[in-house]
Amino acid sequence: MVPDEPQLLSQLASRRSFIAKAGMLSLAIPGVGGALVACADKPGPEGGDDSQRGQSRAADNMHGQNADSRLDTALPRDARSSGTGAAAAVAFHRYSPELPPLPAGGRLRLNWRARETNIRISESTTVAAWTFEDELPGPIVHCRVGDTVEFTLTNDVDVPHSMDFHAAQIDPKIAFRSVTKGQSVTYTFRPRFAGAFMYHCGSAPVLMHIGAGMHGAIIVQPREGLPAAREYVLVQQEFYLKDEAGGVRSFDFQKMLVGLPDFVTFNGRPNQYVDAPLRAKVGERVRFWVVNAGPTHACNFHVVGEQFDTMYLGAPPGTPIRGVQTFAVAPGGGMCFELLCDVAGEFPIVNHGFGHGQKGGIGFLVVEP
Ligand SMILES: [Cu+2]
Repeated sequence: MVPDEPQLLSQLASRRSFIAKAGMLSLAIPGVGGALVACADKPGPEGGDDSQRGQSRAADNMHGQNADSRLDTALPRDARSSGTGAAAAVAFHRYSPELPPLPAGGRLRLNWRARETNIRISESTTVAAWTFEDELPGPIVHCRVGDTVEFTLTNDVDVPHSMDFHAAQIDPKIAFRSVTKGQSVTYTFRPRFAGAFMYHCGSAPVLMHIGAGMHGAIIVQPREGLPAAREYVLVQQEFYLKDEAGGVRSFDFQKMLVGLPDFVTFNGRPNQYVDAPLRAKVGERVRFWVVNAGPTHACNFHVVGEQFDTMYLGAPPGTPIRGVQTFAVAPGGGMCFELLCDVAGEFPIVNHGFGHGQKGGIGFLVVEP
């Protein structure tokens, strides 16, 4: 049963603290040993000022900016911890869900690095991730149908890596090939369809590379545009982790094969949008671009107390369907959901497969009068 709105409001504080506690409880589940060692040689001491960082990100978000997503990585890189063996403290940072602006001139030059990066996903958990651009999920890419995307991946680490954009139509044997340490692969594509598309490392075993963090979203707008909206990007992923060693939990390939995740998250941190919700105002349209990176389970996307007035089965703005409550986004898939904020309140955004909502696949949309 979905609680009614007054109930929801009155229960919000206790619900948030319950969710936070439930998240903590799942940490007590012991990990099973895995066959693959995922860079467990990078101890990362705990530390960092979570609240300050969260606040400054939240302030960015209020202005609709997304400083984390790089439209053009010729811009200066930030100095985020990059797991090069230095025993640097890893601070928590909220992953900004705002859709970054479109590139000028219809051309995007992305020059990305494959790395191993310790990422704090909650107050108590730091993971030894395999990353694009030191982030999990990787940066949000935003372009239009027919834009030119020039992509280069350079591998900084010993494990071979690659890049598979689901928005590209290209010979995968050439473009999506693995590169070894110090090597680069470059290719160019022009997205043919609008939508929310996954990108990921496709090196073997793909399950391990996606599961350890090498995934993200490329959002392709139709050339004719869509109705004005506040636009958010949510990438769902599962975390299968070993027990903590040296302050860090590495990824567990055997647990990935079994398929019982420790966490299921939106944008790589359990419950991060419970603590720092998405925001909108009454009268606004909110568009969620939802990508399910998996690697294995569906994202049963639902907003409690709302209904999607429009959801696009295929490339927006074609194939709209109306009045949708929940829709499953397949692993490796992406979909576009819209709702009209005609009621103020705090609306839980959930994976309604609640075994997974309970493991961190939950947040809030706060609609202000
Ligand atoms: Cu990889």
